[in-house]
Amino acid sequence: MFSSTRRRTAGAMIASLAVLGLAACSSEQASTDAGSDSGDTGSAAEETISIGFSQVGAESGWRAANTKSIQDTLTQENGFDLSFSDAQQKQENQIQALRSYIQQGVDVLAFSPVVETGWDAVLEEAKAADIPVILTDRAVDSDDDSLYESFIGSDFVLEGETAGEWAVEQYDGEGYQVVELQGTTGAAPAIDRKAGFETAIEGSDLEIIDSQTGNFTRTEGKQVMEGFLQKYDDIDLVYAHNDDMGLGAIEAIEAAGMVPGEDIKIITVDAVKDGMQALADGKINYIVECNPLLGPDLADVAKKVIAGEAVEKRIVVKDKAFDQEAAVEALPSREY
Ligand code: GZL
Repeated sequence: MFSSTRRRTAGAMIASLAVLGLAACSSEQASTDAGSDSGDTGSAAEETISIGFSQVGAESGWRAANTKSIQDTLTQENGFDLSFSDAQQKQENQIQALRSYIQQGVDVLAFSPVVETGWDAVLEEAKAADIPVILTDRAVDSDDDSLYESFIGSDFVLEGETAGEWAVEQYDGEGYQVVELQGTTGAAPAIDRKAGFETAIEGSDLEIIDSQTGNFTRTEGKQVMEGFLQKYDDIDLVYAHNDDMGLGAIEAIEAAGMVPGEDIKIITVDAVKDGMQALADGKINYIVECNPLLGPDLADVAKKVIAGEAVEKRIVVKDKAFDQEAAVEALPSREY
């Protein structure tokens, strides 16, 4: 286990070498000094980093791609000993997993918080155990940002704004009635994608007539859309917070004898393969990407934290957006 003294010594050593202009010293010299400080022989760079990762669940195509990226990157060959757990979208399972990793004395904790609130206690326990925490994908809503080293993820507000701006460009002036399939209640992407979309359509004549959570799953997205179709006979546009709920909405729209992408337009977020295929087939009209390939950034930040190097508190993952034409182009080379 890497103590915080070790991490801080390594960081101070690197900083002092840089300040004194002793750049000529090899990195071995810096890490050996750090090693000699604690009496170990191995350098920080050589020892395996044990990392405990609590994943939200397996609710969507995005989550499957995100899990693959993490498991494919945090391997023994890359210097990691990964313990990975799936919380089935339950916060209590994530807290339990984080506590067990703290008990095990891992070097680093990482997780994608299923919802924004309720994490301070377990994060305080990690801090007391001197185990650094890295957030991936989703944020926590905490007043104390010393409880984690870095948050690596997309800008969900921007994703919602990008979706809303396209909708306004395409459909403003036609009195569009919009229904919204929200992600998991309390989750950062659900809160922020809703806020971004609402901001973007302000001043247009697009109106959100109903909004309900489909919990980021295809099944629940279909069920909620079936309810909307029974309740309203004049829906023009579905805004779904992820592809999977959008794909569920397609099933419900087709079952009701209507043509998705034509009778009822659909805008989603993620740009996973199934969503991009539906976009290319004309059943979805626009998708804002949310890049799930966070494994490399997580590995990089974890190694820097253990080496005592400074890391950015917020690492924003860049996203693209696709219309139907762009989807046909992009599909053959999509990684996920
Ligand atoms: C976004 C991620 C969301 C995806 C959904 O970063 O948290 O969770 O948009 C997934 O597909 O379920």
